Amino acid sequence: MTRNSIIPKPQSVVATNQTFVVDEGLSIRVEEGHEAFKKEALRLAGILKNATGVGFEVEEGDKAAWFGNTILINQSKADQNLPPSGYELDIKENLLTLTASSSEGLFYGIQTLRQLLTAQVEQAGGLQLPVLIPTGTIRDWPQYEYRGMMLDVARHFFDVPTVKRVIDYLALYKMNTLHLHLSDDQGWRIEIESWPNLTTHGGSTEVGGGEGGFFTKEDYKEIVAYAGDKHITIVPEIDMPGHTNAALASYPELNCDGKATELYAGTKVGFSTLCTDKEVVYEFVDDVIREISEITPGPYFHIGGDESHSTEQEDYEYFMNRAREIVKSHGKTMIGWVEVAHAGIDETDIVQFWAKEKNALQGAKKGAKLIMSPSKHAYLDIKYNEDSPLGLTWAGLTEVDDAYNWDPVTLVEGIEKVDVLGVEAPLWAETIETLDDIEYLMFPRILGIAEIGWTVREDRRWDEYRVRLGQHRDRMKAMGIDFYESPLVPWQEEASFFMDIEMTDEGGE
Ligand code: TNX
Repeated sequence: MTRNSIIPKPQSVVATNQTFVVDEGLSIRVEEGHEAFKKEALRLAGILKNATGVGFEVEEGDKAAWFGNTILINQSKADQNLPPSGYELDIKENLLTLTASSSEGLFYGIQTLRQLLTAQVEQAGGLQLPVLIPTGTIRDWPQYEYRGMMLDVARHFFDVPTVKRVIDYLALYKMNTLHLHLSDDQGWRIEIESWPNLTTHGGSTEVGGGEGGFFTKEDYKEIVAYAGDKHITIVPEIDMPGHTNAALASYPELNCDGKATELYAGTKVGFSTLCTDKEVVYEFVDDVIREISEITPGPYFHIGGDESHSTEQEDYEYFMNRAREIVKSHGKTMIGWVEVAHAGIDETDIVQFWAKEKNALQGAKKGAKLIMSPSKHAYLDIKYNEDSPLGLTWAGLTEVDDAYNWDPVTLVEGIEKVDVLGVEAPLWAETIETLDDIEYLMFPRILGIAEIGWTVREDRRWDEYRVRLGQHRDRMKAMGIDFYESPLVPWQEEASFFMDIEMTDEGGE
């Protein structure tokens, strides 16, 4: 465990240099009468079943089995110091105890356990028993409450199975939010019953002129439920008042001249705007926010607000203030891109920084919390290098070290850790069309962003991180991920724990 390669790096790891053996005699036990915990225990059994073909029963009880090794899952009553989403993994030779005070914490503990098993655990039928897990104690919890990724399903549409796959990936790295960019100039991607043309017409195209697509409400609910099961919150975004051509093409009354625009399949930004002084526009905004809020259990609603270059500043502020009130009236917390800092926001709002530090500072001064998505570091759609087959270059190039070497607090002068809600890595979709494309731009940068959101700043160093990252090659391959093999990372075969033992025998570590 001394040389574990867990990402994101845990708070504390104390190795004891023995091994816990997972074989067919393993018992999984969970505290009695605790349904949410039992669900997590069953999840662990499910992971092992998928990887090994062996079905381990989950029994209720709080003691180790009298023969064979035991994984014991329970609530941490004793340890009041562990934050609510934290966990402790105490691994002894015959007993592995996973404790947490919430099922979310247990879920994170299980993700760590997954990484302590060999990469083959990710492959159906890929894991041969017995498997050895190094002994020791891990105590772990996240630094930031919001750790997410954004997927733009507007520029190109991605279907439900693809979004689910992205959710699986985020879960492994303990991320807890997926922000869906559901509308833009090129497409409207979520069914709104009171304004049906939004999807029938506005959803019928995408960048490059493809056929587009959209989520029905049932699709969206399916995504929300799937994410929720993995302790991931969905944040819906309807971008306004700019980035609205798909809506403007679907309903003439949203335009100042009362004429519908043409559908748009290009990649320019900043040319569209809702007509901010028409009342019908606010009826539209209210219907859209209401219908989506009704099927969104999470606390947030993102109203965009970026790059509204065709909206007068005064109109922009008037519009955002009203949209913000509408979000509140439907019981949600507003998130807006950093430009929203100019509007009448306060400590009940959230500002998402992507460029222009001074706007982020202004937002913080008004009391809003910040989500940090610096385009120079956290934008997954920016090319890695000049030869990257996918991606954009307007924010420069973002090699794997650039995506890792930054800190949410020091990025904007004048802000403090309390101002930061967390981090998010946006993946805009002008240049991507398939799951493979998503994977290539996501991996391996998303691992670094996950670590920035989870691990204390003092424990993050590129030189050490890159070695751990190099050990994730086999795991990504086992998951079938098509990742960018950056030359900056020492990619290697996953170190086997037998090696650890040899090292210990020789007195090596
Ligand atoms: C800027 S960042 C945008 C998006 C583009 C992206 C491409 C932001 C809030 N807006 O509309 O897709 O750049 O990287």
